[in-house]
Amino acid sequence: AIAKNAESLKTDVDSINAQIVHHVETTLARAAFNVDEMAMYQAAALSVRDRLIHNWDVTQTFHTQARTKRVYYFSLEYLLGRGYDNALLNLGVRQPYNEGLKGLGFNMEDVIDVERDMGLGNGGLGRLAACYLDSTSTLDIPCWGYTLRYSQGIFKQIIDSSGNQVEVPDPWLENQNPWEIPRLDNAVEIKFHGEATPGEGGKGPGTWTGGLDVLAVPYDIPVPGYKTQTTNNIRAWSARGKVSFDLAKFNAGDYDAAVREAEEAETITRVLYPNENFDKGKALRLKQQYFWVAASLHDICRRFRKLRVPWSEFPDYNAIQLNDTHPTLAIPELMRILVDEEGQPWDEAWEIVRRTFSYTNHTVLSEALEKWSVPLVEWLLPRHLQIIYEINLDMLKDVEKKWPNDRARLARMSLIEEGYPKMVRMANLAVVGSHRVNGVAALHSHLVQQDLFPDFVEYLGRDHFGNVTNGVTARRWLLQCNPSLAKLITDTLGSDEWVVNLDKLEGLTKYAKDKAFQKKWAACKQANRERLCDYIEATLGLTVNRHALIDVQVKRIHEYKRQFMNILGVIFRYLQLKKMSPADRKRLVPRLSVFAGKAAPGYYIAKLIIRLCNAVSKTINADKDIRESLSVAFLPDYSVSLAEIIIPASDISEHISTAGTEASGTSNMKFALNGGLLLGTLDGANIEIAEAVGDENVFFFGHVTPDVPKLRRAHHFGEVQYPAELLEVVDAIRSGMFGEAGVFEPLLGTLFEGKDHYLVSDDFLSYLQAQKMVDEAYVDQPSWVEKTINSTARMGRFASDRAVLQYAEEIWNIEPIKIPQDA
Ligand code: DL6
Repeated sequence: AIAKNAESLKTDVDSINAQIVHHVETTLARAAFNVDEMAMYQAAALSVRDRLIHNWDVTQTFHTQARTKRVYYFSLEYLLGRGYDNALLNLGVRQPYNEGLKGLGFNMEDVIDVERDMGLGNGGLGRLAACYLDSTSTLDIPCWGYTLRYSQGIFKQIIDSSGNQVEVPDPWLENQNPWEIPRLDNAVEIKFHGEATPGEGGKGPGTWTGGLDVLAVPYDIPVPGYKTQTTNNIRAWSARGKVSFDLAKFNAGDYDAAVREAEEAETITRVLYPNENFDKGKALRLKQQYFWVAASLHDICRRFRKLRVPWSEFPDYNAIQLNDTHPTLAIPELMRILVDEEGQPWDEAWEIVRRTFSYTNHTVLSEALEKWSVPLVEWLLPRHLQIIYEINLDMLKDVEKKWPNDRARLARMSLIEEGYPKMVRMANLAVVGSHRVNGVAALHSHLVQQDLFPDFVEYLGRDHFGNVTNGVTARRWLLQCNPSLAKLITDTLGSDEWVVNLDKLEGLTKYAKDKAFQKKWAACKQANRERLCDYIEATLGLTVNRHALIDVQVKRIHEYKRQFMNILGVIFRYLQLKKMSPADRKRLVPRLSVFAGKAAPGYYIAKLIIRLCNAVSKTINADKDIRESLSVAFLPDYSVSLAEIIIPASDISEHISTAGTEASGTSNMKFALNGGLLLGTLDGANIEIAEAVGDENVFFFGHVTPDVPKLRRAHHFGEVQYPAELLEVVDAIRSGMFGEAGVFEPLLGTLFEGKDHYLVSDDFLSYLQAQKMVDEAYVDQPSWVEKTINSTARMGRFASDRAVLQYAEEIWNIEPIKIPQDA
């Protein structure tokens, strides 16, 4: 019967149309004359989903029967973007769907455009998780992602008439989400609060009773691999009350109370916390974290029990990657399951736990390192706090043995930070509860060892720590977002093997100087440029010079990422242009500066940066003398889909964080892959990208990481000479050239009075110098195009496939396993 069902999923145009029409008529219950683009998208997506579900079933059945090891990627964020186009490409059915839709009177691009992004993430961390899941499927590595199904994903950003960010909710589930499959029968009960007693001597089986139970309901999102049947899974948990309606309370006339418990439970997964690289320490967030890891481990253990092998073999079947510290409670939770529920001796349980988990650190910023107050943990998860104390005691005894009487060391390493209140240090717990800790770029991994965990490096050994530089999937970030360039590459290399083996792009280097090839390459860029200009015109009503060099900075707005320095540079350019004669102005390369990104709602300075970008764009874009030479666009509501339009169009992209602050960055990889050159600092993965593509193909500037403490001290002691260029720009803002000057004082204040923590004033001159080099280089178009070809050609090592294989070999100890044809 299954084979017959597969047979019905034929891929010729007529069969596809029949499948779509079937969904229009039955699932959507619509008459043919009543089908708009949204309905057509839904019907087409549902027909694609049928294919995914079939492959998912085959994959999961095969993995279960073959008793393969699985990796579980625990990430509180998955920034998946749209699913339809991606699934069509991975399934290899884009062409017949295109024709099919045409036959039904619809245009593929319009249908693609009505899909809402699945915005279950803030930025880099969540998008990385999405790229990695794509790679595991493509590489046939058995993997499940575990996350939360937030009713509200990342907020929608609106820019008001004063240029301020306004946040509105993003009800992404409003039109139903065809990519998820509810699994109501696999719901799990999760407990909070209650009373706990520790086991005998602290290490025996303890108890946890009473408390409040909440239901975790799983929704599965199939993740197709590229041209493979392997379809991995993301399981997203949604919270429900155990009883949706309390009839007794209703009958007693207390109507509010009848639904209150259910509503309180649902709050757990109502909204994604919109902070990136910042720990807000809210109780609801801790609730989210426990709810998620407890449900996920319950699932994994249920599957493991069916294998009927001893618990000591748990790590031979399960590897769990902790994506940042957010899922660290999984460590005491697995201890609780093993010791309290399964009766495993403490030491053996601890061995199982450490062999199972590994932890990826994504930031060295102190404000982003998670700590939870001890009273809060005790109130919410009393048994877990006891377990954490016991783990801590063991570790501290061991440390004391190795370094007797070193109280300072004990205080630094303790899982509990002394103070009022005491705090649980989640990163320390993640380090000791894992067998491997990695950073996400070479420099960052070095800083993780040198600055964050030097005591743990001494205690656990160097081999406990390592580096896996991030990567991105070429399926979405070249094949899908840049079809014209992808086609040119495939035609030139004579094969599309690069899609699954990105090192093959190296073959393009031999065409880098070829005039005919350069022409075709430049034509692709121009077409992408036009597409972005159309988008800018449609969204902002702004007409821009379509031959301007497009200079992009798109990412979360944060002081450390220094969008502020970028906009100050734009003002400097404007002031220079104003001083020039029209003839001189004409000689300069025209620029279009594009910004996009969201600020955390409570991050006042970041929101002021957005306001300044908009104020500057208003003044410059209205200046008729300048219009041809410079324009500025702040595109609202940055998302994966918007990135797919912006990235292929960029000539220059800015990755200009203060040295040592950006763990890796992944958009730098996407831009360089699409033939956009980097303007950057020696930070994160920028450094490795420059090594790969060649110093001559990037524009780097600014101080290096070891300079930073000294420079910060100089600010602190007021020993800094501010460059005249920066003061000129500051004066222009204060003069009211960009509207109400006083509004920006708190932002300007971050530069002065002993602050400038992110060293904008120290890097400003070399930044301007780098911008000048960009202008000069762009004039020589053949050489510029050659650079961009070489940039794309040498990006092979930044494939997420490479990164995932590295995790598989070095950390997860898991091998790809292809699904046999007859499975
Ligand atoms: O590793 C993915 C991504 C890096 O590319 C960025 O450099 C880094 O800022 C980001 N880190 C976070 C930190 N976490 N939280 N919450 O998002 O990770």
